[in-house]
Amino acid sequence: MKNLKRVLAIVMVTALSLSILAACGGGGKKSNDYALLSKSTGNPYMEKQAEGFKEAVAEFEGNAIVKFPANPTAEDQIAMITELVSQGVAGIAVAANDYDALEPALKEATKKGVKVISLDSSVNPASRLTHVNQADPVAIGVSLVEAAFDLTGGSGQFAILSATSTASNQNTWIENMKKTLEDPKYADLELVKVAYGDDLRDKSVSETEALLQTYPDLKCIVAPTTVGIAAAAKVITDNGLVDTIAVTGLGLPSEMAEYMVEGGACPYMFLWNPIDVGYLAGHTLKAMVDEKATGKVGDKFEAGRLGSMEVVDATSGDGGTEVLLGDPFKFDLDNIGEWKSVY
Ligand code: RAM
Repeated sequence: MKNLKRVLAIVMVTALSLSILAACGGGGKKSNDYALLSKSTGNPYMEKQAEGFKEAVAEFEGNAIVKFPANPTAEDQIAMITELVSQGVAGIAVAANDYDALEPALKEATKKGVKVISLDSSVNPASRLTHVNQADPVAIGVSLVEAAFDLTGGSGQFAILSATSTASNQNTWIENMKKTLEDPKYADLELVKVAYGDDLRDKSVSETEALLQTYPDLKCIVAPTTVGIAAAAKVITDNGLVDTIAVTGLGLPSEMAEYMVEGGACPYMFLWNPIDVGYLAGHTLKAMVDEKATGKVGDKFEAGRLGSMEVVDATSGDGGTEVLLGDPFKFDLDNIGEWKSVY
């Protein structure tokens, strides 16, 4: 009887230890799963980013897990973060729908040993090791205001059509646009409204239509989102307004080529390579998981075909760090043909 009790106790302790080990990610073995959490589904930009992420993860022979929430909300992302953590992934790269709201979920992930970075749209410094930033936010703000200035002939009304009101990348760019507008050079340029299409095609279309109704003198729409700019260009084209209202912003060449033609709605726009943003995030996450980098300023690591990268102070000035990809690139009638089949 005594022996039986002892055997039972041993069996129970072993079972308990095995389940703890399993919860820690596959019997104590280090996980090889690298997760990318996008802003939302149905956005071709996010798909291109995922393509680059998968390319990087394949290079170091990891397993890429790519998630697209149904809605561009913090709630949807929190549910997916919790799921990924219970799956025991090694790292999560998140394009955040909210700067602060993901903090408790990401801190919990970090506590469980998951390495967390953001890309494209950052989370706050307390929630991330570092951020993979596509381009200098000041350069983006200046380029977009300069474009509005040029396309309006230097004076008149323009509006911004953004993504969600909580997206930290768009909010940082808009803040930089507003700072740029303080320059007396732009005194005759009037920003009448910042509208939010939530990176949803239909909402971006209806927000554009509302802008046309409310501001009949509008001369330009600046959309710092690939979903917004395509929707605005479509509305302006369909309503026969290409001669009165110009569209510019940040767009995917593949979606915008049809509007970037002689006499089209969008004379030029800006972007970077979204495939490279995802690719860089894959290699950055790997460097964190392998503890070759911790996310501190001055950390250097290899990022495959992008070569050696360095962690620097965040250009947003939020007190955290980032890995910066490059400058925004201008797309116009001369080069759109080359790029429309790439992304
Ligand atoms: C949309 C998304 C993304 C942003 C691009 C420019 O696809 O909002 O986060 O980086 O536009």
